[in-house]
Amino acid sequence: AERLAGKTVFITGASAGIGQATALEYLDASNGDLKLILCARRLEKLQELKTKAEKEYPNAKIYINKLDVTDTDAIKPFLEKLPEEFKDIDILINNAGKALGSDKVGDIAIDDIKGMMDTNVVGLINITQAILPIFKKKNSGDIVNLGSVAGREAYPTGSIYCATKFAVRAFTESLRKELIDTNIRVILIAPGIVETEFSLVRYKGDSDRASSVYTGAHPLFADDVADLIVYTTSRKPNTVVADVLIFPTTQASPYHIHRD
Ligand code: 8X3
Repeated sequence: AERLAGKTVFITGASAGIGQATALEYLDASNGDLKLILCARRLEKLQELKTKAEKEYPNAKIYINKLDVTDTDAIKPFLEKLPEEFKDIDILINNAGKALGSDKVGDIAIDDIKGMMDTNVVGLINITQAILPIFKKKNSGDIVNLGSVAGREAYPTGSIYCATKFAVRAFTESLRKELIDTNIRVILIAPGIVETEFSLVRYKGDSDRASSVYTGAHPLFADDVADLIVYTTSRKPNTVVADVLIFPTTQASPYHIHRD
């Protein structure tokens, strides 16, 4: 936790789920002694999070602003608008991502295809490219990309989502190799089943279907993944926890989920 003191952490998709939990986990781990840049599409959710977090950690510095990671033209102005004390980013958490629909190939709506590709792949690449110069300049920094078990083992009705997470994996591995002569650490976190708004988004608001994904399965909670993210970015600087698959103890693959 001492290693986190004074750091500036940038989290995308911070309004809910793993992103939100990660923001809170960083505050908890550092006792508020760091700076957070939180972005998402839903500014009011970020505002609620900031208000709540500042009550608990009055010493924390939290900057929020609306950003859709797919809006390539908005990223540069977003970074330029950062108050001076937030500009020296140390840790990037590429968390924003989603699954849309569960249709089989042949029936997948183009909006769902583009929605997933744009956010999970193009958005993640956009943000990484925008932040990388900051890390290169000081020859340090952590890039944490949220992959998935779906980026290791593709499953039916998830072709596009799985393809985006395979892409995240490939992008992450290329980047780690490109940065081998730097102190920048590139970290892939691949969760299995996590209970968040994820399934509600995937099933487009069908809450019965969404909750059935988690029923009896004892899925991970967002803060379990957040805990791991904070862990990986607070290791000794000569080490990189490069690639982590995290399941609840009830899961062993996309197909092996023990339910009571
Ligand atoms: C994890 C989602 O549905 O592949 O990203 O378990 S799922």
